[in-house]
Amino acid sequence: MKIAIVCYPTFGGSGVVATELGIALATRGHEVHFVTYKQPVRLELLNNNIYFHEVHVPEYPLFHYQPYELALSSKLVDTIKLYDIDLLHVHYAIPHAYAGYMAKKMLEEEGIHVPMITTLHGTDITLVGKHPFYKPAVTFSINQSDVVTSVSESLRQQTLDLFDIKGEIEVVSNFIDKRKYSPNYTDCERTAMANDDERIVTHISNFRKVKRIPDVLHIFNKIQEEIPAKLIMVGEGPEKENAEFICEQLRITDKVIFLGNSNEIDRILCFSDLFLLPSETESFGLAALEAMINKVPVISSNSGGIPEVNKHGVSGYLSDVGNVEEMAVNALKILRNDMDLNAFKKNAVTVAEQFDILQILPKYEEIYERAYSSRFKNVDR
Ligand code: GMT
Repeated sequence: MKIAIVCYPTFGGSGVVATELGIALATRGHEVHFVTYKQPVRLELLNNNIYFHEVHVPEYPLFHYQPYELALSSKLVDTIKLYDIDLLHVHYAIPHAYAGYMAKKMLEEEGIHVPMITTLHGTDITLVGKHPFYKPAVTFSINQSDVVTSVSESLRQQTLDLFDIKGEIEVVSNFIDKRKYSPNYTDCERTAMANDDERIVTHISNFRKVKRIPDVLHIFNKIQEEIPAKLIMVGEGPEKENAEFICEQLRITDKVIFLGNSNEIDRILCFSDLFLLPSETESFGLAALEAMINKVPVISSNSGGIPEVNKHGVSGYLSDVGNVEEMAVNALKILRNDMDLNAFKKNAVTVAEQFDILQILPKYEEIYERAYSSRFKNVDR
């Protein structure tokens, strides 16, 4: 099939999922067209089946806000016509489902019928989408999608609770590709980060409030009071400055390494012993899953879809949001001795393998087939 994918190209779960899905679809012989404002960060290899179409938004001084949705829907119309695209898959409802719907309607005027699949990722529903300023438009564009998917059961339920949704929401989990992670890869260069006797604790995020960065630091502080340890903080975002300030207050600056955004997530996870994800809410927690497939157990909150990914007492531990005391105690249970740590590492991989892309890809392909074959369903005759 010829598939247009719309996503955010930046560091962030939804963009990563969309990009990895597109790459996997291309290797299965589909022709995949990414339509977004920048080449997605994980889209390094442009191959025969992968295309990238950049959306330009010309600056015009009259506009206080430049109209990205307008530029995106126009680009979609042009791309779909030029490449004879079969269907449109938009990731993150805002504003992609809205722009996709407009493109669909413009194309219908010309007798072209392209089904739209909308994948809900989390904050498009739980934080931004439910805001009264956006809610009517988000509800409308979800209801106008031919198929709606969510990345966890928890997000499906939250969407149904928060919005007046008319149709089905199908759960298609996020995924990893286990073939990328060789069990024989042992050269993790951990000496570059820590001494031999130190455990390495890692957090990766976009440093937004929802990630509860102060909790990450307080948990680590309690860990390092008990055992030698380093904390690696990967990512950029509004909470970073405060994080550096908290490190100074806790006098742990020499034990915390801020790496900024990175394209070497797997390399960092390779030398990590524990991953911290104490988020306020998390529809899925792709970062936790990526840690687990890299043999890193997870200490997380139990909010949103995280319990669908991190299994309590198996791949790590879960606690109520904000219970840093318990999170630190559980972290130490994992880290104190090599035998326990190795058992958790092994379990983390086993749980993560259940989310292998080979289980997930056929679900998307089935949805595409179904949406494509019913593309004339709502056409007035
Ligand atoms: O919060 C983020 O990390 C970014 C956000 C995004 O849209 O990129 O992540 C959301 O989508 C990811 C991929 O489906 C999920 O794994 C994250 O849990 C979800 N974030 C939240 O729900 C806060």
